[in-house]
Formats: sequence, C-alpha cells, structure tokens
Amino acid sequence: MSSQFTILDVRDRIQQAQSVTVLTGAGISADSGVPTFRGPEGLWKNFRPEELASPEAFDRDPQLVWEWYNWRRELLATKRPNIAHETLVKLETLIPDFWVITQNVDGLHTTAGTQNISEIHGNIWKVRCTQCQEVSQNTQVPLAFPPNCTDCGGLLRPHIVWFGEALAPKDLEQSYAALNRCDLLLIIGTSGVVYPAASFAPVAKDHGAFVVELNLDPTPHSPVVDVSFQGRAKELVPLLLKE
Ligand code: BV8
Ligand code: ZN
Repeated sequence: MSSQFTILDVRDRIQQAQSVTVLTGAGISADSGVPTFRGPEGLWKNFRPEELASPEAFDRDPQLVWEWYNWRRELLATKRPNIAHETLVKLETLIPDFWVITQNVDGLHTTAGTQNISEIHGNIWKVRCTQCQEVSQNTQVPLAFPPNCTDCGGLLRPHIVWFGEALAPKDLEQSYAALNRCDLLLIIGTSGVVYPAASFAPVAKDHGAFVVELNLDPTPHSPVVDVSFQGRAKELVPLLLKE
C-alpha cells in the first residue's frame, strides 16, 4: 500500500482508462443493509458455512439449507442497490471496456443496471434442478419445501456456488479475461479470503494493471495493492465519478 495517491488521483486514472475491472464483495451491499459474511455482525457468526453452504449440507438436510436461503431471500427482497452500485453503472457507460466480477449472490448489481458482469458465486434468485441441471429464475418468497423442477420433478437447489464446488467455467473465463486486459482493477468490499477470487488481484497486477482497494477495514489485499482506501463503499465509490 502507498499513500502517494489520493482518491481523486484514482478517479482521474479510472476515467482515463480504456479497460477497468471491478471485483466486489459483501461490503458493497452492506450499505444496502445486506449482512456480510465475516466480521462482528457477519452471517458466519451465527451459522457454520460447512453446515449450510456446502453440497454435503444439502445432501444431509435440504430443508435446513432451504430455510436458510428462504430467510436470506426474504431479507434481500426488502433491499435496494445503493449509490455505490449506481456509480458503477454510470462508470460502465463512460469507460470503453468495463467488467464487474462479483462474489455477491444478491443480484443488486444487475438490479442497479450493470450489464457486463460475472456473478461468480451464483445468484440467490436462481434455482437449479439437482436432476436435469436446468437453471431458472425464481423470486418466490418463501419457496415452499420441497421445491420441485417443473420439467422433471427433481429437487431444486439454490443456483449458488458452495464451498468445495467449482465455479462455472464461463464465469472463470470471463473473469480471467477481464483481469488480464484491464488497465485498472478496483476491489470493493471484500475480505479477500475466499478462493479463487482471493487470487484475482495478483493476476491483474502481474500483467501491469493499477490495483485499488476500497474497504472498511484492511484486508490481505491491502499490502499488495497499489493503493488502499479505508471507508464505506457508499462514501468512497461516488468519489470516483466526476460531477
Ligand atoms: C473451489 C456461498 C475448487 C454462500 C460462498 C484453503 C486454502 C485455499 C483455498 C481453500 C482452502 N480451504 C478450502 C478452500 C477453497 C474454498 C475457500 O476459499 N475457502 C476459504 C474460506 C479458505 N473455496 C471454494 O471452495 C471455492 N471452490 O475452490 O473449488 C474446485 C475445483 C474443481 C472441482 C471442484 C472444486 C468455492 C467458493 C464458494 C464461495 N461461496 N458462499 C452464499 O452466499 O449463500 S463464500 C462467501 O464468501 C460469500 O458467498 C462471499 O461471496 C464470499 C466472499 O466474502 P466477501 O464478499 O468478501 O464478504 P466478507 O463478509 O468476508 O467481507 C466483507 C468485507 O467488506 C470485509 O472486509 C468488511 O470490512 C468490508 N465491509 C463491510 N462493510 C463495508 C465494507 N467495505 C466497504 N463498505 C462497507 N460499508
Ligand atoms: Zn429438472
């Protein structure tokens, strides 16, 4: 980390860039009232990931897993994108090549209007059939248990990447392509501990991108990025857009 750059320097660099990639995590949605995962108020304080967000957990007790996702769907149904999501939508219209890679499953980037996006951990508003693998949009809240596939009758699961599961090849391809061509990588609101996303910053840095972190707290990314700013996404991200 270096203090030689101000956020206004970063704003100028972003607006002069040909290609910008943004990696987001739960911190950007925290300002919409969505709970994060880690930290004092995080979801993992009350739940154990391996008991809820793993294929083994779903095999063992699909009803429990669906109850947790239903609870989160109910909560998310009341949340709206915030000014940080909206600023990224505006930047997308200004910068020739702009790609968002999000670890968030809440769909708030697309609700805000972001077009170029890889939702690498899936989307809580999509379900997938455990038999025929068909993916469909589903916004029913709550979803009665057991939810069944209209095509084959199979049990539906959340279309989310759980611990121990591989990310979709298309999302990985899009993400690495965006990381390998960007002039600037902006990392917003992620603790940087979940792989493979935790290894994305060095990919961009190794090919020469300028890497910027915006996060409430220091993270494992902080010492390796070009510049790190501590603060709330809703306060920092709007500063990246010129009036
Ligand atoms: C895979 C979905 C291989 C649930 C999620 C040991 C070493 C290395 C790797 C591993 C290892 N052991 C296991 C692994 C692999 C594992 C992993 O990385 N584990 C970690 C924890 C060690 N990864 C996997 O299993 C991945 N798959 O590796 O596959 C493979 C290959 C081939 C074939 C088979 C398998 C799959 C990862 C799946 C991740 N899914 N959960 C759900 O959402 O329902 S992870 C979970 O964490 C969330 O989904 C989230 O997307 C992700 C990242 O969290 P963050 O978004 O960063 O959120 P967090 O709360 O942590 O941090 C928020 C940050 O925001 C904080 O820093 C905070 O300060 C900041 N903040 C707060 N408020 C604000 C703010 N910032 C700004 N403004 C604010 N207002
Ligand atoms: Zn099916």
